[in-house]
Amino acid sequence: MGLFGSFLSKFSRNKATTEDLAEFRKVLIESDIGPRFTEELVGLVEREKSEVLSEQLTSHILASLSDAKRDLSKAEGRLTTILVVGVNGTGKTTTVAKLAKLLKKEGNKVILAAADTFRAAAVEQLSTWGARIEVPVVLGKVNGDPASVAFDAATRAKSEGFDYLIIDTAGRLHTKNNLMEELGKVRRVVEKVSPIDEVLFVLDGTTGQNGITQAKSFAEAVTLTGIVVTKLDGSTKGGIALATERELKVPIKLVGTGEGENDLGLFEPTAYIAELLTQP
Ligand SMILES: Nc1nc2c(ncn2[C@@H]2O[C@H](COP(=O)(O)OP(=O)(O)OP(=O)(O)O)[C@@H](O)[C@H]2O)c(=O)[nH]1
Ligand SMILES: [Mg+2]
Repeated sequence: MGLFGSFLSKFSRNKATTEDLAEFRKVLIESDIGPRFTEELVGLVEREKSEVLSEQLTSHILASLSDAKRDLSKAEGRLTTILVVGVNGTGKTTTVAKLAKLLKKEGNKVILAAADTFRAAAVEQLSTWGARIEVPVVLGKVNGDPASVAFDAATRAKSEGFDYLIIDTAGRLHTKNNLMEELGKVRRVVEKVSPIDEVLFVLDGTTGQNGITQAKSFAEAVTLTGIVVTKLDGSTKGGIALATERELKVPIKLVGTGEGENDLGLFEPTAYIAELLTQP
């Protein structure tokens, strides 16, 4: 059952009482959808006739989402490069692997770059994934220069005619400034070889409102082209995804729903909202 499900079925039978509305507000706040969005939805429930509530909520949420296109960019006749960024532990490395699997399944030649050289385990984690999904991984030395790994990977990807290069990056360095400078450098160096077509920001769907703050600081360092929301499996939260998209005007493109290699799908707003509104 979706987040609003039990309320919707109650509200569509009777006019919402003050207590119902207070509880609805609480559930919305706890879902991390954000205070402003919460008040809009509560107001709508208060105002609208119960019979049309479901449609009204759907169209209000839809209208507040980005109308930018949600498909991943695909360059014509050259390498497509995807840079994956985000705070540590949000699911970047796992997303890189899942995305590689998805693109490979569609018949593309995919290569990965382990540009998180900050932790030994990170390089190992991506090479294990690469072996599992049978995709080559360009590795760097631990504590080596991430930009140089990315550069090597781009050079190889281009000369060997790969369709996609996906670059995994660190979520943490000594300081936040280091991290942002490093990302900027990775970007500049790769673009000497081939353009970067997508910069995906990985957002943990279970994080609170500071997910937006995180996204904003990454957006200052590199222009984000899409959001991947992870860990939506079994979460009653996930409202942060909608709040972040609304705040940053960057479209959610992919959704992670588990730790397995196939647990990644395209974000479909209508299906996502229908899920939120599912009635018991
Ligand atoms: N349930 C669930 N777990 C996920 C999902 N995506 C990633 N994880 C798990 O989250 C944990 C962190 O994932 P990583 O991919 O290592 O995250 P990261 O952003 O690369 O982390 P750092 O390299 O430390 O910055 C792992 O245990 C993953 O299996 C998801 O969609 N659902
Ligand atoms: Mg990682």
